[in-house]
Amino acid sequence: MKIRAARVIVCCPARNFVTLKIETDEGLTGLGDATLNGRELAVASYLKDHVVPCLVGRDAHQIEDIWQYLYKGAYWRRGPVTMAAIGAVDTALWDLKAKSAGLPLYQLLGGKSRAACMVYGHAQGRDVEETCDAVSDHIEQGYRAIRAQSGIPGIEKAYGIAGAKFYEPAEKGLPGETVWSTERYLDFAPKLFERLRQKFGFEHHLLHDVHHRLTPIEAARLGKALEPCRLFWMEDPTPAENQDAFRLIRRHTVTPLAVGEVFNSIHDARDLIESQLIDYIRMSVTHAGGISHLRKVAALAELYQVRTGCHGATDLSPVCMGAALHFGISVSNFGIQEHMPHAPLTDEVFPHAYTFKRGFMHPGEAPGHGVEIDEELAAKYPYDPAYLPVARLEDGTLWSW
Ligand code: KDG
Ligand code: MG
Repeated sequence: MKIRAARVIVCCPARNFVTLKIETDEGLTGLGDATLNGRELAVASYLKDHVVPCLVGRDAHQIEDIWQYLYKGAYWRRGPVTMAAIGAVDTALWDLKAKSAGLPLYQLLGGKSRAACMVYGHAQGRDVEETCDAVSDHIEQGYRAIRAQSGIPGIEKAYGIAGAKFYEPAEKGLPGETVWSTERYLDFAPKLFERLRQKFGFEHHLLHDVHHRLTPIEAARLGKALEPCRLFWMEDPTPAENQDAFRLIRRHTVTPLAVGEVFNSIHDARDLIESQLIDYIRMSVTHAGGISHLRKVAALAELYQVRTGCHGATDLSPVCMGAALHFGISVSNFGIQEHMPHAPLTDEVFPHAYTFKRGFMHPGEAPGHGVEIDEELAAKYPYDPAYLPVARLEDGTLWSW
C-alpha cells in the first residue's frame, strides 16, 4: 500500500482546523488532525513544505519507521509544531492500516479493554448559581463526570467561561486581554466546590482546571482546601515547565493532579510519571505525535498507575476525538476523556462514527478511526485567523493565560 499523495486541508467550520489527508495507490484515504490553536498555519506549512514531499512513494504500512524517519530524520526534535505534524501523519497511517484491514482501529490496538470511554463535560456559569445550573444540566444529559468553572467576582473574563454555547477561547483579530487575580481566585474556588457538593452530593465526579495560573505553594494551598470536596482531579495547577513544582504540591495535598495538555513528547512527562507526581496524563493524539507516541506514554504511565485523561477541547478536531476514543477504549490504563461537543457545523464537515450516550463515548465500528471530511463543504469555510487570549495581573504584569 504505497502513499500516492498527501494534502493539507485548512478550514474554519465554526473554528480553524488543519487536517492531513493521505491517499494510497489502492484508493484508500486516511485522515490526521494537525490543529494547533492560534498557530495553525505553522503546522500546515511544516506538513506541506517539509513532510509531504518525504511521504510520497513510501509504504503506508510502515507506521513506526515513518514516525522515526520524521522525528529523528528531521534532526530538530520535539516541539508542538513538529509533533502535531508527525501526529497527523501517524493518525492518518493508523486510519489507513485499519481501513485496509477492514477493522475499527481499536482492534489493531489490542481490542477493547472496556465497553466505552467515560467522558467529562464542561459546566460553566457567570457565577456559582449559574454553574450549579450547568452542572445540573450535565447530570440530566447523563454525564458521570463534570468539569466546573465559574466567573469569579472581580475578575473580568475568567478562564473557562464562554458567552456562547460552544466554548471557544480563540478570538478573531489580535490576542484579546484578560485580567487575573490569584487572590480573588483562591478566595472563591473552594466556595464554588463546597456549594456544588452541598447541592449535588458525591455521586458525580467533579473536575477543575486551574489553567497554569498558580505558583507551587498557591497550588498546594488550593489542593488542600479542595480535599473535602474530593475532586476527580485538579488540572494544570502550575505551568509544568518546572516539574519540580509538583514535588512541592504533592507534599501538601492528596487532591489528584492532571497535567499534560501542552506536552508533546514522552520526555515532557517522564519525570512527572516516574516520580508519581501526577495521577492523570492529559496529552492528546494530535499534539503528542499521534497514536504511536501516545501509546508509549500510556505504557510508561501504566507502570506507575497513572491513567490517561486526554485533552479534548473543541480546538482538537473530530479526527482527534475519533482517534482518541479508539486509543481510550483499547489502552489498559484509560482514566477519562475530555468531551466538549463541537459546533454542529464542525460535525457536518467531519462526519463521524463515534457516539455519546449517558456520559460515555464509543468510537463506533466503522473501519479506520471512523472520521471523514466533507471537503466540498469544508472549502466553503476558509481559514479565519484567530488567537488565544493573553492574561495580565491587575497591575499589568503578563501572566499565564
Ligand atoms: O487551545 C487551548 C484550549 O484547548 C485549552 O485552553 C482548553 O485547557 C483546556 C482544556 O482543559 O480543555
Ligand atoms: Mg486544560
